[in-house]
Amino acid sequence: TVPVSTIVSKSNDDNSENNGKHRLTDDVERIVQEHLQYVREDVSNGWDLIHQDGEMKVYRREVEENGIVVDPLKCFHTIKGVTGHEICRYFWEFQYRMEWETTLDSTKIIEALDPDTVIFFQLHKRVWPAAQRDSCFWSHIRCISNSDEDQPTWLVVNYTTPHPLAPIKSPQVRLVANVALICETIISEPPLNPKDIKRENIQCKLTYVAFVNPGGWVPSAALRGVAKREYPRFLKRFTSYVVEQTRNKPILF
Ligand code: 16C
Repeated sequence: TVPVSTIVSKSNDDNSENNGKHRLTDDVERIVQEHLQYVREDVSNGWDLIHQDGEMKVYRREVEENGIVVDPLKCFHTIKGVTGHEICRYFWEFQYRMEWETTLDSTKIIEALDPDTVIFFQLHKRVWPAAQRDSCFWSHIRCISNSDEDQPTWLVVNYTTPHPLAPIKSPQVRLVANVALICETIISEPPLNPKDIKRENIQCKLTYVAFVNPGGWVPSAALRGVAKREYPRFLKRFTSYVVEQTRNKPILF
């Protein structure tokens, strides 16, 4: 749930009297389903492995649209001692973001659509010589049950949307993002009693995918250089942050 103090505005249409539906319900559903399909597609054809560090592998496909680099990115990682729910929770929750995000000047929630879906407005750090970027996107967290025995899959999707409280103001340029974080929890040698599961028995298999259009021309080589450096840095920093934060806390399944 969203801490009340972080909600800057509420929706005009009363979500609570609409069976939990809101104006973006159908979009959220469609994009979530697309990601659940896409996550299964492998990276054998046309993808370059641009970074590997232990369990972490970062792949990208070089794609340009009208001369603008829009390279899709797909990362895989396995993290010991945390669950998929914990990884997704820390990624989605507003209050932790500035502790692990190093490429932001600011972030705020401008609307809460339902307990699992909020709209963020973010100002990204300027990368010289490009104009500063901002972003406005809905962010949705979801638990998907597979079967009674399996641990559920958790997922977060961040998807660009326009919003009256976030008009595009020059000289900032609005970037367009479609990002998903999809996590499974693996329990090794499960004890007979689930209460006896320790952090050393669990690991999280993570897939992170990003389609980012910088929203205007940026020198291709510079952009690919920043991406190659910053995505692995984000994955390493964010996952270590969650490991540190949860180390002495009860496991959140
Ligand atoms: O997914 C991530 N973060 C989420 C919460 O913030 C959210 C973010 C989505 C936007 C991702 C695009 C970020 C582009 C920022 C450009 C500024 C880079 C500043 C570098 C400072 C040294 O889903 C984690 C996102 C991790 C982002 C890594 C940065 C990738 C750079 C890609 C180049 C984009 C074009 C930059 C135009 C100048």
